[in-house]
Formats: sequence, C-alpha cells, structure tokens
Amino acid sequence: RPHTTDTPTDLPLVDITATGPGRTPIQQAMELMREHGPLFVRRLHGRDTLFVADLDLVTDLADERRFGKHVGPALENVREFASDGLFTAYDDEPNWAKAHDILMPAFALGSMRSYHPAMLKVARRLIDTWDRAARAGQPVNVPDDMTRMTLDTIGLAGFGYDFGSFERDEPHPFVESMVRCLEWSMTRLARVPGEDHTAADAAFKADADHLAQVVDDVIAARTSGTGGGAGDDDLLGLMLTARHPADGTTLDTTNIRNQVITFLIAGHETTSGAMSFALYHLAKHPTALRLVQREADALWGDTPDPEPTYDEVGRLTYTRQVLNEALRLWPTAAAFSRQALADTLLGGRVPLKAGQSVVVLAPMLHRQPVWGDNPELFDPSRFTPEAEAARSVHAFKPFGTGERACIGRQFALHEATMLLAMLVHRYRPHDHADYRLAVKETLTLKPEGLTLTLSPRTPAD
Ligand code: MNH
Repeated sequence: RPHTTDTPTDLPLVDITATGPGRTPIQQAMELMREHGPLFVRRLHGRDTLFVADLDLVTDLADERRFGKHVGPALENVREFASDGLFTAYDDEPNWAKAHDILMPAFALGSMRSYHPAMLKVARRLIDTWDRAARAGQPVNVPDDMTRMTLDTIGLAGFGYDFGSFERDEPHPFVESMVRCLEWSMTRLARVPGEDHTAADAAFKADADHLAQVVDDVIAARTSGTGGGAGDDDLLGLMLTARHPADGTTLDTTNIRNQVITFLIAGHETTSGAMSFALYHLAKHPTALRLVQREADALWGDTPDPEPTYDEVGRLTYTRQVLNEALRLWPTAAAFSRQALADTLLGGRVPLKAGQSVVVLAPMLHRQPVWGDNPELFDPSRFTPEAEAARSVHAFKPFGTGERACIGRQFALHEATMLLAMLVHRYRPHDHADYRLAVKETLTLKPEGLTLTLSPRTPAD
C-alpha cells in the first residue's frame, strides 16, 4: 500500500474506486462529507486524499509557518499547459516569488482604478447584447454571456487585447479550448489504470497548442504595436518589461507565456461563474433583488445609462454582500490544497507527515455550524460588517489562503460588483424556465444551462 501508509487510520475512509469521481468530483466529495463528517479520507485506486472542512482544521491550515500551498493532482494536470505560471507554480520554484513580486503592483489599488474604464466598456457590450434580447423577448444564456464579459475584461484591462466575444454567436475558440483543457485536467484524475487515453491526450495537446497560439497573438499584438495596448503598467506590460527589485532581471520568455495563459484563464473563468451564481440567486430571491436594486437606484436613480465611477463601485456594499453570499454557497474555485512543511498534528488531533497534503473543500467549510443552522439558505445579511466582525476570517475562503491566495480578488470583485449593480438597475430578471440548479464542474463551478428573460425596468419599478 505505497500511497496509504501515511493516512491516519482512525478517520472515516471511503473507497470510491468502484464508481470513480465522475464528472462532478466536488459535489461527490460534498455528499461524502454530508454523510461522513467534515474530515474524511477518499481512496481511489489505492491513492488517498484527505478532505477537510472543519473550521478549526482550516484555521490551522492557514498557519503559514507550518503549511504551504500544495500543487495537487488536478493542478499537476493544469501544469501541462500553464507550467510554472503563478497559479500552478510550486512554492519553492524561483519563478513563483519573482513573478509574484513583479506582478503585485498590477493588483494594487491604484491599478484597479486604471482597469475601471475597460471594465465599464465591456459592461456596455453586455448591456447592448442584453437590451437586444430583452426587446426580442429572448432568454439570455447567463454563464455564456458572463464568460464573454469576463474574458473581454481581462483581455482589455490586463493585456490591451480585444477578444470581441460579443460579436460571436459561439464562445471564443480560446474559451472552448480552455474548457476542454480544464475538463481534461479534471477527468484525467478519474482514469482507471490500464485504459487507453491516446485520443483524449492528443485532443488535449491540440487544445493546449491552440491556447499557446492565442498567447503568442496577445504578445505579438503588444510587441508589434498593433494591439493599442495600455503600455508598460498593465499586466502584460509588467510581464514584458518590469525588472525584479532584487536582481534587476525581467521574466524570461517561457515564463511570460505561462503567465499570460494563467491570467487569461484564472482572470475570467471563476469570476464568470461567481456572477452567474449571483444572478441565479437574485432570480430566485425577490427580497435580495429588491435590496440590490434599491442600492443601485440610490446611486443612479432614473438615469437610463449611468456611468458608474470607480468610487461608486466601492459604495455598492449590499451588492458586494450578494456576491460574497453567492461565493459562500458555490465558491467557484471550490477546493485548494495545503501541505505540511514538517511532521505535525493538524488541529492538535490529525497526525501529518512532512509533505503530506490536505484538501480544503470550501463549499462545505461554508456550510459549517459557524454559519448558523440553515446554511443552505441564501442570505446576504451574513456579510454585513457586524456579522463579518463576529465571525472567524477562516470561515470564508473562496479565494484560498495566505501568500498563495488569489492575487486577482479585488479585480474580480470590482468587475463583478459594478456589473451586477448595473444589470439589476436596468433589468428585472425572470426565472422563466423555473430553473433547477445543476452545477457543472470543469475544475471550476458554473450553473449549467441557466437562462433568464429580462424586462427593462421602468422608473417606478
Ligand atoms: Mn484567483 C489564486 C479563486 C479571480 C488570478 N484564485 C486563486 C486561488 C483561489 C482563487 C481559490 C488559490 C488557489 C490555491 O490555493 O491553489 N480567483 C478565485 C475566485 C475568483 C478569482 C473565486 C473570482 C471570483 N483570480 C481571479 C482573477 C484573477 C485571478 C480575476 C486575475 C486577474 N488567482 C489568480 C492567480 C492565482 C489565483 C494568478 C495564483 C496566485 C499565486 O499563487 O500567487
């Protein structure tokens, strides 16, 4: 039992080898946790994975002196196309710290201000598209349009590159290749030893090559001066020209390509899901919908085409609560892994060997008793400043933890908060199809097949 010798023996152990993890491994792990409790071992073909959601254990895992990020099997697969990009780099890989230091300024508060116009420009594209659908009485496909919006936003704001997603009936080819690469990374974990996967691997290779080609395009548009890019201080500018403060060197060419691919993916896929879930909840919860509408109306009144300013977005506090609550129930990057830096006792009770890893299952952390006795209920008042102050910061981890936590968090929240408020200010969404939530997993989570119809709001509405 080469892989299981380190597994603590007194924990619930579930062998899923007979069924495999399937196409919804996160939801399967959630079910297993509901049955066996917030700490269990999942065994697959003799390989064990320790899943946790207990608040005290997650709190302990946030101790950066004893634990670090673990690049688990899923991220090892993502490394096949993102390599040592920021998201998939090992903690001790020199390019992680180097790129982190070089790219941090792109996520400072001042930079958010400079992305605001690009975010607004793309929000307008979405609104034009949704206006047409509303006039025609046609439903909109929420996850598809949110993906158009977030891809165009990271493209323009980060790279000065226009994906033009709203001019296409189908998703941009980059998105199609990316989704298949993410699916390959996920389903590769479900493979039965001995099976032949040559065809799937060849298809993956073709998709990964396509991603690399788009990256070359994005870089060429900047270096040839045809991209109309923002210059040296956006993400791509820093990647190409910024020197590391410590040794004066820039990122190397190979690493730049890995960073571009990383940010094009990490910079849009999870935000798209978060926006989609937020709209799902608002379509199902008229009271919350009225409260976000009231907040937007207080800023923009009957102005038909408001131009939100950067500072106004900061005042959309209830809208932000809605997004947080959506990320509580369905954190779109649902799991992250930690590893013990030395032999230790996790939470004083679970023995771990140096290097041993633990998966934090955020959707279940977000349903622990600290969230009260009705954790399934969508309730944005869980994120008032008072409620937040009364609760451990470790109870809510949609962006991971520590120095490897999400670098794009403020970017995502600014983009999503502004757009959500603009949308509810303009439209009343209708759950015309009586949508039943089906969460699709492609490493990240999305409400599959969510469509809404929209009616323009009238001033008295
Ligand atoms: Mn993001 C890391 C979630 C938006 C770029 N992100 C992480 C992690 C989580 C996460 C969780 C940590 C993973 C781990 O520990 O293994 N990110 C999100 C969510 C959203 C999101 C839920 C939107 C909502 N992320 C964004 C955006 C960008 C971005 C937007 C870029 C513009 N995220 C990153 C990068 C990392 C990361 C880069 C890796 C950071 C590092 O390890 O240094």
